[in-house]
Amino acid sequence: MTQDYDLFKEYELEDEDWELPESEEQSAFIAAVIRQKESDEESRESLDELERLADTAGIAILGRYTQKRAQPDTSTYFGKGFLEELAHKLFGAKADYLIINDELSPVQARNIEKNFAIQVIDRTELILSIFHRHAKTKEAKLQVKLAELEYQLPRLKRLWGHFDKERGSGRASGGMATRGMGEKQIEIDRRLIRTQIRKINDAIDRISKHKETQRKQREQSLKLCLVGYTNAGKSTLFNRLTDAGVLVEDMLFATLDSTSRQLKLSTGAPVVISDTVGFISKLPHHLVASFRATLMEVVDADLLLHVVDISDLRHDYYIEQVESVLQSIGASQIPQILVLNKSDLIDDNLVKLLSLHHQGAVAISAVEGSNIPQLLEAVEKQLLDNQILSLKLPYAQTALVSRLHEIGKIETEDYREDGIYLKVKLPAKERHWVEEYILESEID
Ligand SMILES: Nc1nc2c(ncn2[C@@H]2O[C@H](COP(=O)(O)OP(=O)(O)OP(=O)(O)O)[C@@H](O)[C@H]2O)c(=O)[nH]1
Ligand SMILES: [Mg+2]
Repeated sequence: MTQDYDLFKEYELEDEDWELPESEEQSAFIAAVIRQKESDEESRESLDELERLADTAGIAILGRYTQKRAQPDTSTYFGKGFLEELAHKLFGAKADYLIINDELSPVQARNIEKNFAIQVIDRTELILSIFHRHAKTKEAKLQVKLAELEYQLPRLKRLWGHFDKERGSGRASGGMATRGMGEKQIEIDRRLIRTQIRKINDAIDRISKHKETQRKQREQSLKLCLVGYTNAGKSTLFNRLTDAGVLVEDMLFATLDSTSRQLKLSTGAPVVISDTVGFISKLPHHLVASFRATLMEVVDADLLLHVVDISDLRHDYYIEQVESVLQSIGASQIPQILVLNKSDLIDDNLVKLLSLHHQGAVAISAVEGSNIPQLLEAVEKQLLDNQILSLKLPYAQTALVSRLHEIGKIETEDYREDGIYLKVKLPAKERHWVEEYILESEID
């Protein structure tokens, strides 16, 4: 991007704010509180995922421990006896860290480190560290940095991996960066973090505005966006549809940016398709908020292709988790096609069964390219068939109302004090006439 220079000149991340020290492979135990409503299988799968996250972050897992509780303890997360035992086992196994499958409150983390001499990493910190390693563009780096600072502010704790030498040197010795720090120093640090947060927020706002302008120029095109759980195969499908050559890897959060390309549909209607960052359960809310520039691609789409890995037994759970993130970013109303991916890995009969179960879904294999024409057909149908739009037009646009009578079918028309409210059935290709007046849209 040639405009990068202008966008970032007021806030440049210095290398020392970003580069991490080289570190040897470290080791840890993973642990979680199992709530009463959780089944053994669910908790095992959730810990499998945590282990996969740890592996992606370069930490070897030496053991896993769980405690059944109605809910986590507010001051120490686990019970005290359980933590004493864990501290003992960590020491015996020479493990560096305890990784916990939830976001800890600042108080919980501090108490565990101080009272039990355990160095603890929570799920949020682990995900942040993977995002940190995988962020390549300036936009992604700024967004990750913002989420890190927001996480750090109430904790004033150095993030795992960022100050390895200090924090990792004394095994299980409790490496709080703030230990011994005076109140005054803590206040200065907080102020510095707040200033940095403000500057990065401003920079991200500028990026968002810039993208908004770019998008306005593409307004004529219909927008399609791939969404889904991390590792579902979004980038593989994106490459299959566009020859874009986006990075595909069997790892969590390979993609952190959005990439957009033109897609040719058989009707020749201009469509732009975007690949973007994947979701995961318990996605840290700071990350969702700080990735607002990247996630605009999702919020702004006319149609979402929700890609799910059906070879994974937890696919229904993944679908729910993705829905919940979509809800939190205000994208749950956007029409979707569910894409059942990796069908090459499971039995044909099971594929048929799952397709029946998920009405309107299309089963494909992005790797083998099977059923891609069917997917494109479903996309065309959704995008180019009629859409039902709720509009609010200013009175200055009465000419547009007449035009809408010609090109669409007006279902309701209400002349109110503050404008003309219409519900109109319109072929999707005519949508650009009224884009800026849309209150709500659904596909017929
Ligand atoms: N067998 C099989 N593997 C697939 C298929 N689609 C993707 N994969 C594999 O799944 C892994 C993840 O693929 P990506 O396309 O990087 O997944 P993604 O959803 O973009 O993942 P993130 O960007 O990390 O969120 C890679 O190893 C792909 O080769 C498929 O249809 N069949
Ligand atoms: Mg990807």
